[in-house]
Amino acid sequence: MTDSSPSTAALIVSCLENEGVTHVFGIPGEENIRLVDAISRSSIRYVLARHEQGASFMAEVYGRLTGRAGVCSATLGPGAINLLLGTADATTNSTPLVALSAQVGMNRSFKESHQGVDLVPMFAPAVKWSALVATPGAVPEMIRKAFKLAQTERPGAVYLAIPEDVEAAPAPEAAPLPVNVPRPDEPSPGQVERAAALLRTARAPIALAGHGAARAGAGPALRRFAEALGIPVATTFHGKGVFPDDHPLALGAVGFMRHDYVNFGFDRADLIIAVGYELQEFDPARINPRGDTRIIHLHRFPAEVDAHYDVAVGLHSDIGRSLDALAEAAGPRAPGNASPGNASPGAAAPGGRGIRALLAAELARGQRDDRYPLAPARIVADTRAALRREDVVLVDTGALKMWMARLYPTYEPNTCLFSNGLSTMAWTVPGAIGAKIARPDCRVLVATGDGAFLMNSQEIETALRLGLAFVILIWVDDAYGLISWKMDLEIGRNVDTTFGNPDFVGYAESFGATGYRITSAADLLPTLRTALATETVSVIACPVDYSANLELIESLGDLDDTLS
Ligand SMILES: Cc1ncc(C[n+]2csc(CCOP(=O)(O)OP(=O)(O)O)c2C)c(N)n1
Ligand SMILES: [Mg+2]
Repeated sequence: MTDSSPSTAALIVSCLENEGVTHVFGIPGEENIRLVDAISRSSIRYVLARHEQGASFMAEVYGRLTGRAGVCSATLGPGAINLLLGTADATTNSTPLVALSAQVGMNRSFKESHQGVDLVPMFAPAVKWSALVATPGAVPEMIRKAFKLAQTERPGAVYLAIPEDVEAAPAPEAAPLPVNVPRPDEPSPGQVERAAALLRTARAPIALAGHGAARAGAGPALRRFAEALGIPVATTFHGKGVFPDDHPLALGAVGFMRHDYVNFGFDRADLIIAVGYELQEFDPARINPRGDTRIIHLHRFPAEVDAHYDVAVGLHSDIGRSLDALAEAAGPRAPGNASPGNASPGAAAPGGRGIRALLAAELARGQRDDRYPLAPARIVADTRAALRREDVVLVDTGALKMWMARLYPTYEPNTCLFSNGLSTMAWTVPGAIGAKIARPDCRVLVATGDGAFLMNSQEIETALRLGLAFVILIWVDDAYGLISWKMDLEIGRNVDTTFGNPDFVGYAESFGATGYRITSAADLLPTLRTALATETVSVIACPVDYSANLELIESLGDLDDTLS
């Protein structure tokens, strides 16, 4: 084939452009050089990563923040295997992502051959669709299907393997297919009436908002619904911010400690209005321990089956429209008669006011705590103080996640991000690159443990090469702290969880980034402000005193399994 005749790789890239793809995150290999070359000749920017895992997390966060599938790309075999973690993370976090990798050519796929691993079945359990592009003519349909599946509720990842001889083959006479988007529908009036009847008779209803509500842009409708009916609203980790934490009906994010569910009032609720909640985030036994609380399930798709999630009425349509229709059908309410069958909003969930006061007091105490190494609540308070309402913080998996998820007040959807589907470590440093590309006007801060940081810190080079600015705040305890905590609690001692660390300031500087070391509690907030105002990657090493973890256990009960 000569350079002038277009290859199937060029057709693949036209199809990606047709889907509105702006960036492809990846590392090339010998078997996909034509795809990378074709991207360089297109409107799409190829973001060269330093690890395919990093590329997959960049694509995932880009997908989470834009609602359009992030695209990552790798070569066959080892490259594809490295893409798997972020791909699985995207599916379990309901995030649209398209993962593309090379595969051995069809001319050797049937026999033992160099770097040949059967990738389609390897990806299958981690994605919505895993397939081999076995012939050039299939490209337009397969790419369209990949994006349609990835971006349609419930969103997730899709994987396509492209054999090297298919990629290199002359492009067939084919063009990208038109993009059609399935539109969410109005709720069924009959179902709305059945749900409204439940609401009218409920003594203590409580709403639980998940990330589905954020994806649907249902925040304003949720607010109208809660205010009209006086119903308090808790969120999942992923739902954080879809209902602003400074709203009088906000309960905060649920899902960390055994007693939290009691504090939130779920043990006394007789009706849960689940708004865009997915069961993968945490076990519904937590919010419905006896399995007898009635549930109204508002989502775009029917709920997963679970003994503790027995749906009384399901509304499977546009979430915002369902909420508005339900509020109208259940109301109107007299002012002061905040909740059906109750006299005041506080009574709707008896723990509502309590949990708000508890969290606010804990954060205020943290703000005044001058101990060094720093108290976790102090780090959370200073992080909040340094960021604006719309800025984005990515919180890695570890003990710090529990502190940030419980205490970090969040006001806008998708401004405090967790991986709570797969709860993987090490997604935040690469994720910040995806976040900065998706939201260039926001300040972006990574909150990470020292363990997770060193798993993917190589992407600092990628960020600097791209001229992206964000701050990495490392909670330094020289350990896999969450695991020490769990071992201390359940075995009475911890083993094999501590490690040494590099000099983080020197490490940051070796990349050309800026490094800071926190040497007193008073240092943190001014350092965060300086770093956030600087147009580079900043790494702040902040020693943390996790002894507060055990104090928390005494007041709030055991850790929830969803943490790690
Ligand atoms: C990829 C991956 N490996 C292991 C785990 C299990 N795990 C969860 S938290 C954690 C420790 C995190 O340590 P660090 O990043 O230092 O945060 P800390 O808990 O100390 O705040 C481990 C090993 C995981 N969730 N993901
Ligand atoms: Mg640690």
